[in-house]
Amino acid sequence: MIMDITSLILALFIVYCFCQCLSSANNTITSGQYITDPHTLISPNSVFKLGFFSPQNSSNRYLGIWYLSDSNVIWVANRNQPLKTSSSGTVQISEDGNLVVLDSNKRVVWSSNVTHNIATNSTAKLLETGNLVLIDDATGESMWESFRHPCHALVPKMKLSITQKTYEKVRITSWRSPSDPSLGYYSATLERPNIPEVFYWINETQPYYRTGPWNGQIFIGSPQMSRGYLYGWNMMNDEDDGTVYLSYNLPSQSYFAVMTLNPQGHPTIEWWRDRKLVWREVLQGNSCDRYGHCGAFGSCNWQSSPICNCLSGYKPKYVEEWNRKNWTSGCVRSEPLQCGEQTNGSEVSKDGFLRLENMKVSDFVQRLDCLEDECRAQCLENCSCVAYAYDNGIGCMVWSGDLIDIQKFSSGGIDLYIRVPPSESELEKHSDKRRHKIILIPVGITIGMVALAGCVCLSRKWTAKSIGKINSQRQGMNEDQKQVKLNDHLPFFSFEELVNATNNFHSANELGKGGFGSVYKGQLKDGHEIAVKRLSKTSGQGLEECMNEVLVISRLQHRNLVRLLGCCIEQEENMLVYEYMPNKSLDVILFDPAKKQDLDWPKRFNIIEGISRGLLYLHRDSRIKIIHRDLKVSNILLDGELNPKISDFGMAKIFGGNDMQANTRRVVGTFGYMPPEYAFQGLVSEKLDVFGFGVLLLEIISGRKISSCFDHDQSLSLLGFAWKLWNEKDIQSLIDPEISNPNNVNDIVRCIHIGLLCSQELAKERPLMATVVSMLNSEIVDLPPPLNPAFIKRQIVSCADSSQQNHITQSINNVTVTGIQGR
Ligand SMILES: *[C@@H]1O[C@H](CO)[C@@H](O)[C@H](O)[C@H]1NC(C)=O
Ligand SMILES: *[C@@H]1O[C@H](CO)[C@@H](O)[C@H](O)[C@H]1NC(C)=O
Ligand SMILES: *[C@@H]1O[C@H](CO)[C@@H](O)[C@H](O)[C@H]1NC(C)=O
Ligand SMILES: *[C@@H]1O[C@H](CO)[C@@H](O)[C@H](O)[C@H]1NC(C)=O
Ligand SMILES: *[C@@H]1O[C@H](CO)[C@@H](O)[C@H](O)[C@H]1NC(C)=O
Ligand SMILES: *[C@@H]1O[C@H](CO)[C@@H](O)[C@H](O)[C@H]1NC(C)=O
Ligand SMILES: *[C@@H]1O[C@H](CO)[C@@H](O)[C@H](O)[C@H]1NC(C)=O
Ligand SMILES: *[C@@H]1O[C@H](CO)[C@@H](O)[C@H](O)[C@H]1NC(C)=O
Ligand SMILES: *[C@@H]1O[C@H](CO)[C@@H](O)[C@H](O)[C@H]1NC(C)=O
Ligand SMILES: *[C@@H]1O[C@H](CO)[C@@H](O)[C@H](O)[C@H]1NC(C)=O
Ligand SMILES: CC(=O)N[C@H]1CO[C@H](CO)[C@@H](O)[C@@H]1O
Repeated sequence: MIMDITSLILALFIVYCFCQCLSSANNTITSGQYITDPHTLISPNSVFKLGFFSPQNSSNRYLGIWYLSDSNVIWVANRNQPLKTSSSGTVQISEDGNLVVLDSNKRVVWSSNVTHNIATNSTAKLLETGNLVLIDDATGESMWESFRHPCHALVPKMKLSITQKTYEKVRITSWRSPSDPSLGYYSATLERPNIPEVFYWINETQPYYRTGPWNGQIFIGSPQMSRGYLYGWNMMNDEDDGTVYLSYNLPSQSYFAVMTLNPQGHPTIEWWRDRKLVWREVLQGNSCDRYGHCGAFGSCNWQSSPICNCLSGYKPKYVEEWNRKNWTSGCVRSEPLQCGEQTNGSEVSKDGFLRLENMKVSDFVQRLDCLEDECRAQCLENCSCVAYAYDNGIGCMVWSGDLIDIQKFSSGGIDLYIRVPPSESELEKHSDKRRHKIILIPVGITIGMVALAGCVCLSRKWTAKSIGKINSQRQGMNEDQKQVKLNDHLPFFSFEELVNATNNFHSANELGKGGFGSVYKGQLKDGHEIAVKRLSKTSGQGLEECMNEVLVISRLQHRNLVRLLGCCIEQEENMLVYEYMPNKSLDVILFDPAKKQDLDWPKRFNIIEGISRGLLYLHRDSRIKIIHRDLKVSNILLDGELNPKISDFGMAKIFGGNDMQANTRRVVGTFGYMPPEYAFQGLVSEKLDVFGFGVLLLEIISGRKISSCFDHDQSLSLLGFAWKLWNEKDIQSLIDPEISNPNNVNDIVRCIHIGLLCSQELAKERPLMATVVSMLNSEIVDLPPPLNPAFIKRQIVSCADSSQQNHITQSINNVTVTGIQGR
């Protein structure tokens, strides 16, 4: 018996060992071994798999490597030789030591195709990076790597490269379609090895986009690819054979990122954190981004109309064609340059240069080895030099021949100096005027979709949906909607930068605390004051909130919305960086008996009006409607002039096209500011914000918190109290004594009337924000009588006049209400 147990344990132990050996060896194939569909190799960190997959809507089988699931394929072996039937493919090491894919008839459909230095025995290994390497058993050297033969995707540590002498390049090529991985029409390579930049090609021959030269930190022709996009990009130079490599690294192990070229030729970036997709971005250029859109010596400005203009000193080559907006022939010099002319002894003025700001510089740059001051002189001296520019990271750049693919940005880019004859260069002295003129060119009919389709996503499902929507919305943007243009790419701040700026999140810098973390004041190295919202690590909603906020607010620009400057996602930290508001939030002043005197009636009215305009801006756009969902006094920030700015878009919800109302299961918001249809049924519409605005308005006028107690039995809410006074024709007593005087009492009462209309119980009775703004402006004179407001009775049991915050979680009909009580 004892014997039996021992042998059983022994047997188990052996089996266990055997399994261990097997599983640890499961990322390799050695000579004589093979894997068949549907078996896979798994990388040691178990995030990458090598195996057979079928793309969406296709029954073909391909050998590929994917991250987490085969919807994230990063590499395909037999992309042009699909296996037609399922479960027939085999991967093995062939007799000549190559890694091969065989079909069911044992025919080779794909091979790693190493022909020289081939070993008889070799091993294929799937590494932690997702790289599949073929190793010579005898020498241990790698003979072939999938990272050197990319498909459509660039992943960390994979390299784009170009060799100076041979012009040998590593190319990534898009799939033909989402269901066909075969070689597509679009590709990307590293070009111009002297000052490398990335080119995107149609059919490998026709460039359609270039990033502009790399200056050691960024590609200077891609302002939208600012720090966020370039996070971790790296250019390396192998001095021996003059090969330049571009690759990127991740901030930490918990991240993964893939850049793919989609079948339409748009680069797409996906970011994962802790194996969850957190960010997806499809970069789509405007027509100015198209290589050489304005022809030779033409300059493209997306914000001017027409978008193409000849550089100063040049005129359209064919005027008629140019006027028909056919820019292909470009421009020619209109006045000859002085350069090369014989001087007749007498003094002649020399050519000069005209400075153009924020430019994407021309293609075909040459580098001169000289300092900034000499750069201009060197160019002036050589008659074939038509322009120069200087960048600290690159040095002196000069151009001869045609200037092509020049673009003017609204920000970013560098100064470009173009050579002009003496008569023109006179103008240089007045170039300030000229520059203003350039800026004042009327804004074109469409701003439309700008260079960047920044999109932040929380889950794949959500991603696909919202990207689809936002993209389709962009195509048809018109003049009215130009305010809703995207910001240039939102920058990332490094953790260290924010630590420095906030004095290591010193408590003296803390501006406030919310349910999702704390807000700190900070100062950047350049002196800019910022507010940093550091989402607490414990709050599970941190990242989601953060991404939502980035998604919503980075698209918005309005004087009554707080501006987001950037974010930081690093070292388990999620932080958002805003412009700093010197007067903090409205509640700090409004509910402080000493400070509230600063808020006289005109100031309060200005605040009310500002909030209404900010909300109207959020609601007005018929295609992307944004519902804030968490309006409250502490979310209204005040600038130095006490102008209000709506902040905290963590809970905001975006609506597309026709859905004016939606149901949400997760009801988030703040008690007292939530209308009944939302609190109880989860119904979200713009009337939700109208209700919140009504409550805010009454708080601002009464100087009392929604959570205060208003009568002796403490049963009435602020709304109930106002309603009672309204019916008793005693509404004046609601007015904060600080602002009440006989001259303005009528205006104030009118405002209260509007507040009551906004907070009516029935959503359909509440006015739209557009109407509210008209009412406040007195464009609408006669106000309808209000019906009863919601929540006449107090919802919160204790009278909270303390400045503490209470987190409230309640379940109402399966809906969880999480909120933070107003301060
Ligand atoms: C390892 O591979 C073998 C076949 O080669 C397979 O039977 C086994 O399930 C794999 N083990 C793991 C842990 O995937
Ligand atoms: C292997 O190389 C040969 C010759 O260099 C080429 O004709 C063939 O297409 C290559 N096969 C694959 C699968 O790359
Ligand atoms: C290759 O591997 C086989 C079996 O593993 C072995 O018998 C043979 O000797 C090896 N050949 C060389 C050249 O190492
Ligand atoms: C797959 O087919 C379905 C139905 O025809 C279609 O809606 C979907 O867009 C297709 N997906 C791809 C990637 O082609
Ligand atoms: C690329 O070339 C193919 C074949 O010559 C052609 O059918 C296709 O339209 C071209 N693609 C583009 C985007 O021009
Ligand atoms: C634009 O002009 C070029 C050269 O004159 C011509 O080849 C091309 O067809 C024209 N394009 C259009 C759209 O008219
Ligand atoms: C220079 O002098 C020559 C003859 O002496 C004359 O033909 C030419 O026009 C002059 N050029 C200028 C720029 O004055
Ligand atoms: C002038 O510039 C051209 C083109 O950059 C160059 O080939 C030539 O050598 C230069 N000439 C002198 C004298 O520097
Ligand atoms: C932070 O401050 C330290 C010391 O002042 C400095 O060395 C470092 O470069 C700063 N880092 C950033 C990102 O500003
Ligand atoms: C609550 O949820 C359960 C299960 O999801 C469902 O059966 C029930 O009808 C729901 N109750 C209400 C009041 O919606
Ligand atoms: C009421 C209040 O705090 N007002 C301040 C707003 O900010 C300006 C500029 O920082 C100050 O001068 C005001 O005192």
